Amino acid sequence: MNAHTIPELRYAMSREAIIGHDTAWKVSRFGVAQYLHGYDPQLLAAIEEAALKLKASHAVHKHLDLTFITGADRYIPEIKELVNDKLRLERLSDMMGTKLEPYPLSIVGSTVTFMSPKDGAVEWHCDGVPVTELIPLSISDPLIGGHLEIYCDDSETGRAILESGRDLPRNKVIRIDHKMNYATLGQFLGVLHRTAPIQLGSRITLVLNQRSVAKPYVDDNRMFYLAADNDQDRTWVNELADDVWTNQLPAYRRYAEEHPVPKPAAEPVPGGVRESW
Ligand SMILES: O=C(O)CCC(=O)C(=O)O
Ligand SMILES: [Fe+2]
Repeated sequence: MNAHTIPELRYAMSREAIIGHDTAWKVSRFGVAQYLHGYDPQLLAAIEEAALKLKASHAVHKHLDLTFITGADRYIPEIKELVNDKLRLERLSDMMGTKLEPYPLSIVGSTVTFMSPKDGAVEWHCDGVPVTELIPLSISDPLIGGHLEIYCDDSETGRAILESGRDLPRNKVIRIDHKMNYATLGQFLGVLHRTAPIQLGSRITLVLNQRSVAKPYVDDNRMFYLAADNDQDRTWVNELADDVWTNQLPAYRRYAEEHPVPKPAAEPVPGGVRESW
């Protein structure tokens, strides 16, 4: 298998099909896909074992009812093998339709999430990171609940429904069940989704985040969101600021230079609009 082999798919959906219209704030037209990942099962087992050992001391139960080890590759070096796997990144870039790079902020580049009736799952949200890969480390059998649920409409419409205390209409929610050996790649920026609460059983997931090389500034991680996600006080703020000036701002300027705002085609009709008041 090389990076360009089409992986065995269980689900695939475009961003436009999920949201119902095109969007400008995106890295590509890709929405979500689940595929046979082919990652080394022994490596994944070692990551799970290490994560379980760290859970009591390092996992935090934060906002959105999510229990996770944030910046997990800081404590579990095996995760770096996957993060730096060139073939993996090439394949994800191929699927996404644009070149990807690992998400640079050490605190959110990789996480391990623990979901169960006691640990919680994750409530309705849009991701702060642009591109995420969810790799199951373990899924109990039986498992009741725990599906990935995606709201198929504009996320702002969905958020307004939730804020008014109503449930999202069931016919607008698709369910993706996780399966061992299959990873789920999503561009969940501006896409409302959650994990359905787990009534019975548990699952542990390795979450690896990426962003676009051409548009590293397409990112929804607001500072309060990063602060809420964090197990540090504010050392990450400098890391973020460095990235803005070194990568995001130059890429933004480059893109703006290469894509000047189109000038109106025709000259305005003389005398049509007053030029000054
Ligand atoms: O594990 C899942 O099904 C989704 C988790 C999720 O949305 C997240 O970690 O941001
Ligand atoms: Fe998410």
